[in-house]
Amino acid sequence: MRRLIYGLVLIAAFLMSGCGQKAGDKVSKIEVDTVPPVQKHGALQVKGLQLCDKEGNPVQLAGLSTMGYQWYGQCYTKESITQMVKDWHISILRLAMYVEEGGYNYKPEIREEMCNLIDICEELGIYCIMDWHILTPGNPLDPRYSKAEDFFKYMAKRNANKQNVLYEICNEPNGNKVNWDTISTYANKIIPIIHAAYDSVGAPHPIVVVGTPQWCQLVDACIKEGRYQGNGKDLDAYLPDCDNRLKYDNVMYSFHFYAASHNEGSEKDGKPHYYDMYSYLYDVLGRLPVFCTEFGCVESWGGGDEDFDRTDKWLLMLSGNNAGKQKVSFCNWSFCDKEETSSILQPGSCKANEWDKRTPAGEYLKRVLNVVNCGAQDTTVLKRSNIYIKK
Ligand code: IDC
Repeated sequence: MRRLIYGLVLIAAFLMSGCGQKAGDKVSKIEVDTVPPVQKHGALQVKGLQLCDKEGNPVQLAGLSTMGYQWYGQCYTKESITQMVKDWHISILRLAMYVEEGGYNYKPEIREEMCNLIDICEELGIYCIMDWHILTPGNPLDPRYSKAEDFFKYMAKRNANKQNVLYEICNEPNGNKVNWDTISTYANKIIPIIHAAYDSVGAPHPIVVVGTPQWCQLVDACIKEGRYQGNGKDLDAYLPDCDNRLKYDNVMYSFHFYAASHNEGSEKDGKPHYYDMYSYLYDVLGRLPVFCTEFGCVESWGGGDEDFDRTDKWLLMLSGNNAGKQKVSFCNWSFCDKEETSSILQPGSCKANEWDKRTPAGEYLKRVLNVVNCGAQDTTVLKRSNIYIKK
């Protein structure tokens, strides 16, 4: 009888939990963890360089980003997100709400869709990022983004009592004139609006992730004088330090990479032709709290060949192989079935409600999530031979 009860408890644990299941071959298992991430970690906070749980213990969240759900709303249902939690083991889902590109400015109803998705994540016990997905134009202060203040006021008021919501106030600032001054002027307008809503109910300030220049590649622009898009091809060029960090608690700076485009850089005619981004980020992670809200295994336009070895290198760096031994949380682009190599699902999957028809990127990601979030042993991903060694 006792064995029967024990067996039933174990089965229930498997069904309830994100972790505790196999992602595929060559995987040995693992811990059974029945507690959903939000119940486990509670209200998040930043301590020094590190994202932490309510007690101050380091936390690394790992999950997926939606595609623009103004286009692919059919991919994001209670059923699909449940599968991503129970079977793919995500602890966080980024909700990419484009503002231009046919998004919020054209379909204001996608704000309510975001609310619905936030509630689904809450119910499932995972974190979510509310992503104000600016892209073109790249200036967060552009008049086309003037609804930001109202949007965040509404959303912060609505969600101030939830522990699972993070705010990403601008996706990828870009353009030669968009520097840290531009971004911090914007952040200094939006963050107090968010905080006011939390203060009014006595809730701790949520995590706010702030975009950085050049599509979130120049993540240290707040501490390096003259760091802006187009100021040279060499990230090692000397720039004086400064301190223009945002003066609020629980702020993180956003970094994005696409492994087939952003890597050890290249030279042309004996000169740096493109940045060595590994060496750069390795050091930055000793200086600023960073959240990788978006990355791809492919080229920066969302297509091209996958480069899993280089993705390994980046993800190992994010998992602690860096100057600050920082554990950086990350979301993969993208949880979608669009016919492009960055998608984790095969074309047609969403319409057919098939949430496990994996593309090569999907296969890789599912394994990575099982390793990072559940401690699975899987030698096919995050290979130690791909670790970055700083010269
Ligand atoms: C891309 C999508 C692509 C879509 C395009 C719209 O993958 O299908 O047509 O946006 O402009 C980003 C952006 C993200 C991009 C993604 C891939 O945040 O919106 O999505 N990417 O190009 N930054 C770097 C890469």
